[in-house]
Amino acid sequence: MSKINESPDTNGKYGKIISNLPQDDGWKPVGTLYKYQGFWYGPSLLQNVISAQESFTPQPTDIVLCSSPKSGTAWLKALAFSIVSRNQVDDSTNPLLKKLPHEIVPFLEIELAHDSNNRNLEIPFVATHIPYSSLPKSIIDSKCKIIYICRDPKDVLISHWNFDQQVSGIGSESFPLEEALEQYCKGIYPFGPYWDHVLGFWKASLEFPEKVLVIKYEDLKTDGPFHVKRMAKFLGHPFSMEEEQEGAPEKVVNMCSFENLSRLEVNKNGKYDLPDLPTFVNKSFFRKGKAGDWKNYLSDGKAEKFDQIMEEKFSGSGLV
Ligand code: PAP
Repeated sequence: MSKINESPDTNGKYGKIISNLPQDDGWKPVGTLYKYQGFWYGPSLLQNVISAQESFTPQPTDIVLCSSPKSGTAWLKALAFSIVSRNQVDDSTNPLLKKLPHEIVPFLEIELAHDSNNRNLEIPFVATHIPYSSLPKSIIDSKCKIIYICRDPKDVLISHWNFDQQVSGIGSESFPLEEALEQYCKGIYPFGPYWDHVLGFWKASLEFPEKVLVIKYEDLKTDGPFHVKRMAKFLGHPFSMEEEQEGAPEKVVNMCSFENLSRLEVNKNGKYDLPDLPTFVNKSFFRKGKAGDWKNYLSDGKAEKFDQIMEEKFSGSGLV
């Protein structure tokens, strides 16, 4: 999620730092973006990121759910929450039935930016779009587990472009897909560049496999139960043989599926209010939920060019 239509307010606590950073106005729905520690942010979100870096302290048992925007954050929140709380809630009492996943798991750079405890401390999850290299040191130095979700960058672009248009009211006439694509290829949009975002977590997962797990959106689509079991094991909450025989992993997958969550009243008609942000309608977080929707937007030629750029950026990393 990113802030929309921000005016460059550089008078805040970190105004001086921010006003000296490289700037770009090309991601029109947000306005001016600033490059900080290699990644791009709108100014007030950036103030929150710096504040979180300075002051955030996790609970020792926290699990940190990370992603680049529009990569499947809400889905990851729903899955991880359902895995860990499966013995406390059932199919009729799961809070996901009444709340947007974003309301259950707060964002580090939004709700928790200035107060680490501005949350229900019984829920051991924190989410963030902050890249690995800019995460608060308190998280890196902790024993907190990190799960990162990534997605085909073409689908991320399409999801991001649609979401920002809808929330900002800046339509495709003012911000055509070609412009968004160009910005994506340059890496200049909120929390971009995508490749550096993914590579940061990917490399960390290779170096610290017991701390960082990378999950792909497309893998969850093709074999949800397998990857739910992987996540459960990684988080120290493995499914028992008995649970597997009873289909508990499949139950988690079904509860968190796009089809199930998007048909719930809260996600069809609810609203999500946050300090300093426009009110979001919950359904904007559930657009299509498909792998490969980019095919409805990008010509083969454009997709190929985009793929080439991504392949170059990811080459040698082992990540396909
Ligand atoms: P955020 O960065 O604003 O938090 P995030 O949840 O990461 O957004 O991504 C939203 C995308 O995930 C949307 O993709 P789309 O635009 O291509 O449709 C949304 O539909 C999709 N999504 C949300 N929930 C699910 C789910 N349960 N299963 C699969 N995809 C989902």
